[in-house]
Amino acid sequence: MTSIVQSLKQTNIAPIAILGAGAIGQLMYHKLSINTQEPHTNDVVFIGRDKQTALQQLSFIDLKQQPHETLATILGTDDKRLAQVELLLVCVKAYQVEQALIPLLAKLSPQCHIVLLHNGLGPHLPVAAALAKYPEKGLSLGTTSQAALKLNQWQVKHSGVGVTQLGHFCGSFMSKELTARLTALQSDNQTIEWHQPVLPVLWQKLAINAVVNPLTALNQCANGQLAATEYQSQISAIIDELVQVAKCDGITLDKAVISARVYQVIELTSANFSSMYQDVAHNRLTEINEINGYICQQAKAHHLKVPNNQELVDKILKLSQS
Ligand code: KPL
Repeated sequence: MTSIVQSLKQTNIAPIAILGAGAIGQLMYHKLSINTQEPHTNDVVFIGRDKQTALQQLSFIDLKQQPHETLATILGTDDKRLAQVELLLVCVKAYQVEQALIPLLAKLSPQCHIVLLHNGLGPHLPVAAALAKYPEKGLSLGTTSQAALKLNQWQVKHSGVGVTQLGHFCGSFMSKELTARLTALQSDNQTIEWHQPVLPVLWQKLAINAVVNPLTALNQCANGQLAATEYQSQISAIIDELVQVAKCDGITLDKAVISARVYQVIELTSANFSSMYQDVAHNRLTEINEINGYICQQAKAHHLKVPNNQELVDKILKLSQS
């Protein structure tokens, strides 16, 4: 125990922190820190919910089925070392972003750059508003199709390669060093793409989630089953509404391109059960408000009607409340 406490005191800097230790949060942790020889000189940490800092043994199985063990630092919300965090990857569920992140902003380094990496859209708006008080901080948004499976609370398996798409949203830009650090993940099977502007890419991902997530949850099926002809007209209507709302939001999307991408993901992830299917099956909160709910919210602001997306929101909310 003494040696753990001493090691913890020696942990010098924590320029990169991850908020949210779900499958993607842990995958990002391992990918960013795996080349570090000494666990205690590792500059990647988690930020936990407790006030006190703790150490946690983590296991990771990489794509070559190689196991890795790491002793990770989970910084407490009272730890002064939060002030050294220069990059914060936010990997919590969309509905947790505001509550988890906004109270931390004042404690992070004045130049800290925040990256939101969650399904859906919407939380970037209150976060951007809160960041207006911190002119040196900045916000980037992203999405990843990397696949990771949580085998237990602290054991994650990298289960499939994908693309991580990132781009600046507001405030100060990410430093060259941190941009290079994230881009370097590319060397390890992950594709990292930088997009400017980033919102069109996030609307494209929103289309995938707006179709696959509620339909698999409501029909209790794997993603691949949505390729059946019986879903075609509903999928087309969901995308039609989304493309119209995006247009009013200043984002031009090509319906044919979006549809092709949605069906490509349905095929590539055919054996998977979507995150919303799993949330509903385990009686957990879903991200419906940040997925189809965001389309409905923006539609309302533009006086548009989106009955197909609204019906999915209503049905999922009813299902997850019952
Ligand atoms: O992001 C996903 C999710 O399940 O949330 C997809 C792409 C639909 C894969 O299942």
